[in-house]
Amino acid sequence: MSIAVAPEVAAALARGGAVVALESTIICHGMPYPKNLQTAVEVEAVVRDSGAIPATIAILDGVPHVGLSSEQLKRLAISGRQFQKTARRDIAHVVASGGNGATTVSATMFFAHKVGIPIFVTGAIGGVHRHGEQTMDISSDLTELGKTPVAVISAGVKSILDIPRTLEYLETQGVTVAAYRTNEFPAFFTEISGCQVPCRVDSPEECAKIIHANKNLDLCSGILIAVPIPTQDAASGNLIESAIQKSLKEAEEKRIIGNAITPFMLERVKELTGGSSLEANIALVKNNARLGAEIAVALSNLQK
Ligand code: PSU
Ligand code: MN
Repeated sequence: MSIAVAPEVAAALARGGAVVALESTIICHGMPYPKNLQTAVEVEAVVRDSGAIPATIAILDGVPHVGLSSEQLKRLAISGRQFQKTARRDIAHVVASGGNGATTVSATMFFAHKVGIPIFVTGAIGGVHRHGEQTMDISSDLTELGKTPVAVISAGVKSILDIPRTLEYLETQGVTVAAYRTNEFPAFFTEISGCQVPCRVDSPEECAKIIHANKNLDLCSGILIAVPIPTQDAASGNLIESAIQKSLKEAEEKRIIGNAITPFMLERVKELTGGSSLEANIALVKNNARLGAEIAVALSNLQK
């Protein structure tokens, strides 16, 4: 398969430099224009400021791209939902039809691994949906983590999902789950989920050592590094929780199912919290980007 790798990304990979992959569903389906463009540009800048090369991943006119120009980023941000939400199962179809795809965590991990990028930063991964034991709605992000050796830096998962079952499923898939400077798995808008993680990490170097060991052992499975939202950016837990409850009910009443649930929930929670969830979202993605870049630099030093 031909993948268009931006020259700057290819050069960094060839010299064993620090590169951080970024997803595009968050741009096209997770935030409104122009905030999405502003965030995408700022997140790339944070990665650069911390010494790594950003590689945003998307499918443009049927061609998977790793590393986008500022014009391409703008095209994504303006097109929004016209870019198909593309998880692993959608990749072949989007490519075959010459379509445009915004890659989710699963698809972004797939392409990152294909070109040799071991670290990927996002806001939140998908998980086991509430009532997932009946609907079997389990994000392919979790199975991808089970079979693709990429370390994903995220703020945990949102409590729109069933967090305890998400962690159980990650265990089943053999995914290393670590939390950064805490023993508790974070729940995106808040650092509290009530769930403990099996592994705690306290520095970028420690994260890099785990990624290095995972690679040397050929474990072939992924790593989830969960970073709590910075305290000053945490949105009001009560406000968010009541918005989530209301949106869940609406989603049920409207019979929204499948891959439409996550974008619907994100949009409704944003509306119901008067946009405060969006600001928290942007702040934590940038925080994750800084740590992801620091880990990429530490890993590059370790492997020199
Ligand atoms: N959760 C968020 N924001 C997001 C997503 C999840 O808080 O933007 C996106 C990510 O791209 C993730 C995808 O990979 O939604 C999961 O979708 P689904 O639940 O349909 O697998
Ligand atoms: Mn799903």
